Amino acid sequence: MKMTFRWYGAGEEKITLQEIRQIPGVSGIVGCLMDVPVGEVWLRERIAALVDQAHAAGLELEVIESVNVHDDIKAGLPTRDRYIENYCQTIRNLADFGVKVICYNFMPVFDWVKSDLDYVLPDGSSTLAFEEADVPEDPNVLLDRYAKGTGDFVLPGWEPERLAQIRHLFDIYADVDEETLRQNLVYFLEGVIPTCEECGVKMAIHPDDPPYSLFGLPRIIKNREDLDWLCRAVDSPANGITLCTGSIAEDPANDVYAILAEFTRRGRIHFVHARNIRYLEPGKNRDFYEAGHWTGAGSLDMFRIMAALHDNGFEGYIRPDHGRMIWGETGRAGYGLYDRALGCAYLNGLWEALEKRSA
Ligand code: CS2
Ligand code: MN
Repeated sequence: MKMTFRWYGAGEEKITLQEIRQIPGVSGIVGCLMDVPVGEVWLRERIAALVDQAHAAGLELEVIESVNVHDDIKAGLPTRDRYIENYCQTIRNLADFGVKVICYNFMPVFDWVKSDLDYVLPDGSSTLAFEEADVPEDPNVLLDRYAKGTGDFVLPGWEPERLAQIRHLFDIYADVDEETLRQNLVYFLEGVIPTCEECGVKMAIHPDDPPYSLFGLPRIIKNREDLDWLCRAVDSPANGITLCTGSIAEDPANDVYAILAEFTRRGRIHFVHARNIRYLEPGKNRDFYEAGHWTGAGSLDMFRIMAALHDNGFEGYIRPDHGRMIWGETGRAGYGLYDRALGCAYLNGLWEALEKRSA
């Protein structure tokens, strides 16, 4: 297991590499090039500069989150072949500089959706929350809400340039149902997995967040059956998963522990996002907020989560997923330093206990 920490890049956030380096037990960052438009090739000199920065700070850069997939690929437009070629070139370029895992998602139009980016908890900390009744019918209303709640930082997956074309984006998915979206994902994977195999890179799909349909858009990575389908559809270890515990558990019908155990055993979990969530009205609806990592703070048993990985031979990368804003910190919602650093320390503690118990 390698503990990592997501970093958006100098100029994209105020957390420094040195601060990350000072979190005990963090071996590397999960990096990205936020300013490369989706679909374009990531250039070697840009990747080299990023990797050099990480190494100069004593950190590895072996995981990228995300190389986003162009909507023309997801919608299956004729232009997709050009974007798939670009994606393959990006894979080759990243591999040349030591990248081993690429996280991506296959959600139409939007990346994750939350109804509230500043949900205040009784202890005064604030977090992201999802209350279904509070999701507006018109996604533009949500965009305005997000624009206010980002602390001046662009939220990943919600880049304003892309979302300015929201009408066009909805139009291209007009005839895309789940089955078509599945075919389009297979087409994409058949295009990129051979390149991954050649250069030793693993693709790791992030589950849909939340794992059910919103705004009438299809969703296909929602549960165990979907993950099983994905693994069989293109049967290569390079076709793997970013298991985001929070996203999967956002549907209470999903057994996150069993899913972790099964797909770790099958060698398909290359990257884990460890997140705890608290259901607001268990048994009544699927509403939740994103809790601190500690088991007692939420509805998930983080010890069982780490044990499912540990006991099934997990050797991939892990990072704390979102954190709350605590101790007066401000910044990109979900991506403050302090609570995520606490997450690293706690998860490392659980792992150490598991290791020593089984030794
Ligand atoms: C995110 C996503 O919850 C999360 O992990 O913040 O933006 C995630 O990075 C993407 O869906 C991965 O492609
Ligand atoms: Mn996640």
